[in-house]
Amino acid sequence: MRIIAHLDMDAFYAAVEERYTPALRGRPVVVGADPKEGQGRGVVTTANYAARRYGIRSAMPISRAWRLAEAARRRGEPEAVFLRGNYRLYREVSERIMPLAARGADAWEEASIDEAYLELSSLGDFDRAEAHARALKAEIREQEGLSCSMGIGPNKLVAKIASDHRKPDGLTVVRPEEVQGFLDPLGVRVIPGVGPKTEEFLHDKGVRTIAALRAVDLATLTGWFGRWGEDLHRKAHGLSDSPVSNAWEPKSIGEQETFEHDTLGAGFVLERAQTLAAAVFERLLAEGFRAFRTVTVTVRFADFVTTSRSHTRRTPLTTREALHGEALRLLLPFLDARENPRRKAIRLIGVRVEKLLREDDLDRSPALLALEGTP
Ligand code: TTP
Ligand code: MG
Repeated sequence: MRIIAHLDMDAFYAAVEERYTPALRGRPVVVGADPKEGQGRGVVTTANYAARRYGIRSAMPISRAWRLAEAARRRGEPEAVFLRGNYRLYREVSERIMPLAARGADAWEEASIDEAYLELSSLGDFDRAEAHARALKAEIREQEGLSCSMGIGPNKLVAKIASDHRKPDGLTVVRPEEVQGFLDPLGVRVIPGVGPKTEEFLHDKGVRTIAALRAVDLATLTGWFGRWGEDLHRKAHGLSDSPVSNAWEPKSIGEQETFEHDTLGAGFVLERAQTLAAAVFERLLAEGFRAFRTVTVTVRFADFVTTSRSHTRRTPLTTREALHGEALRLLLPFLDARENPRRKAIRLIGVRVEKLLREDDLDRSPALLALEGTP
């Protein structure tokens, strides 16, 4: 059984500002562009919870945030403070929090400046994981004077949705048998990767909650979203097997083979290419990736002249057959006059995949990007 926790600092940049400038404490704080008395361009980076009560949110035009703050001031509510932000300070605080989060976890992953995943499976049960999370929250409060929200679940997806469920200073534990009941009433927007456009698209189809999304069959979802529909289907069921890891990402995975004898036998070369493609695909999955966009083949001729050909797809490829097909298409010209006019025998071939994607990356597949627009 996996037990995963997700930690997300509350109103992080704004909370750090309050922590280091006592005069700001308890006041509405907005970090972002210069509002220039309502004429400013640019957006809100974040707002503390006092400013959120005025309706101010991340990514909102700063001019609108200014008007909301002015309206509140005219109602006699506390005046908001607008700050440009001190990113070096936020980075320093983050670099002190991450080691606290990492301590005692089987593995950890820094997901952003204010977010981390913790693998707590070795604790063995959710009660111990909950106690661990409480202790960590207390430690961060004591050492940094900051609050965070945490979620615990049987995978990263559920843990992340849970940490966002009660903010600020929340702790939400979702045991495996509770996953469906927890997710079902929530809006589709809580699913990482579902932005405003996808949400609107789903609303138009009458799909508002995760329960409703779960009821949509896989074929319909892939019809709407292509390959990403499969991930959405799994997410609606609360499924995810993405590992918790800060591991360095290999940029490519490849295999090559030197033949016993130099050859131009098409049947033999293509059969070896198929075997190499299968081996590469196995490693791709074994290293936790789900898809790739680039396939490269390398050919070394008997005279040691070595050539590569690559092709990068706009849409990620996710199957062994797709890798095999792409490799063959790239190799065939080396077997005839197109890439091998002198009909040289081949000594070695290689197959490699690049632009690798994990399941989480598929959230940003072109099908989705086309819908959401490039960020
Ligand atoms: P979030 O965790 O999304 O937001 P938050 O910590 O401010 O608030 P919450 O309590 O809801 O977690 O982002 C963390 C920090 O990243 C945030 O303080 C500012 C920064 N940030 C950006 O720079 N751009 C953005 O679009 C968002 C959303 C956040
Ligand atoms: Mg946060």
